[in-house]
Amino acid sequence: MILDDTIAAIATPVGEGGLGVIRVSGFDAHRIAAQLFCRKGGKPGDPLESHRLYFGTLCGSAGPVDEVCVVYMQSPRSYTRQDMVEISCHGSPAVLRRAVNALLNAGARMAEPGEFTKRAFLSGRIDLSQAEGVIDLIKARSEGAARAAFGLMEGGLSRRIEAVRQKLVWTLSHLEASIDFPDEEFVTAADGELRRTLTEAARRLDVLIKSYDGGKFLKHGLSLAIIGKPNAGKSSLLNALLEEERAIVSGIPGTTRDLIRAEGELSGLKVELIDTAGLNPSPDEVEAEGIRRALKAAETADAVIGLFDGSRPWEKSDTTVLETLKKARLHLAVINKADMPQRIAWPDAAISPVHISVKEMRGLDPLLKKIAAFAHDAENLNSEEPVVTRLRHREIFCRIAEDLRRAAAEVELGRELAAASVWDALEEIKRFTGESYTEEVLSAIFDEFCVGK
Ligand SMILES: Nc1nc2c(ncn2[C@@H]2O[C@H](COP(=O)(O)OP(=O)(O)OP(=O)(O)O)[C@@H](O)[C@H]2O)c(=O)[nH]1
Ligand SMILES: [Mg+2]
Repeated sequence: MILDDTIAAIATPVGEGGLGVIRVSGFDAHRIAAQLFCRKGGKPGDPLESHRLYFGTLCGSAGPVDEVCVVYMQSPRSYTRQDMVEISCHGSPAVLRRAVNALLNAGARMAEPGEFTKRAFLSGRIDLSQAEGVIDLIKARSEGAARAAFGLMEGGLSRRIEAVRQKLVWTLSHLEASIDFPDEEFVTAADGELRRTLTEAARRLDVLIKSYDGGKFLKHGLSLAIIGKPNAGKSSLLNALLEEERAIVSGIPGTTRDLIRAEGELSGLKVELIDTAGLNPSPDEVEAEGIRRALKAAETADAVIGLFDGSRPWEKSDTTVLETLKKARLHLAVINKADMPQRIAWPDAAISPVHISVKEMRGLDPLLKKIAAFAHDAENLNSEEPVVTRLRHREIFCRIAEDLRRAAAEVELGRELAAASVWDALEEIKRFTGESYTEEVLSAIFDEFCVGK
């Protein structure tokens, strides 16, 4: 892998924009950029001072391309740790293409997707998980996703794992000292202390592993089906949550007949809401198919809201809704029409429903909070605790936790055995940080990137 040839790419999206940015990185970045750039009152080829913004004209072989701002970032104080130049042009695809062509003609090569970040990783400026944070941040489609990705990028998860690694290195030094010098009077930590340290480290990993249950929704979004009997206000709730008249609402029971899917951002979480046909106990043929689809949606969605009409007594169809609801791992019972006299008798003490009135827009904030809690541990909702959003990380953490539990059990059986298990865990940590990687893992990660990042 050649690492310091000079690459160039447009870093901003294709299309019209106020500005478009081109990045150049590599051994020749400064020479190439300086040769094409002429600052006000200067001449082409004048050296650029590092970390200083210049205004001037970028010229190709066929004449001036654009008025630009240029900044040179001398190695190692740059994103890739190589010499880098960033050129801000006007954001026209044609201007940007001409500018990149000028750079390519002067000796740069077109960058591959993610190549800048790959260089940042290979130069050791960021670890592999931070590179994954960069791609997640670029692709974040909701505030929650952006927050989690930022945490990953700035090293929140790496620091947690580094703390675990240090504990393991300490444990290993004691385990190995007693193996290497069995007859000497080295005072190594007692079995109990080693076991406790290993178990405690495994517990820290458990917390991270568990955060993936909700964390995956931050990255990928959450699907949420609303079920209930006809006229409960399901379509009204969908519209209220989306703040848009998406589904038809009417006082006629059986208004919604097919699934209605709509995407929105609720409390910083990307959510696909699914409105369904009311569970009518004596449906006609079309309604029956609608109900079949509603039940299927409740089965396959990540989470389910069961909506009940508080102004009506409990009915058999409500029992069906409640039963279906309880089968979903993530569920919420919601009683609507709190603005009317309440005639519902809630039958299940184990589930406490949220009361709302869509008509008067009451109770929606607590409902939104409960939806947000599907993606975060309730107590972590606003904390800075790292959240695991990537399956790769979860899988590695599971293997480490397993290695550590095994090691803890082996301390008394034989310190050689325990040491081998701790070594296994340290190998897994290297996979997380990318200290050891395969080309396969690397390309799976960097292929997700766009050109220019
Ligand atoms: N008083 C009151 N009426 C409501 C409330 N929410 C919805 N409604 C009314 O209830 C009726 C049914 O609302 P929809 O949203 O169409 O109910 P749905 O559950 O989608 O009904 P189907 O599609 O037939 O299954 C409409 O007349 C709404 O205006 C509420 O909070 N209070
Ligand atoms: Mg409806």
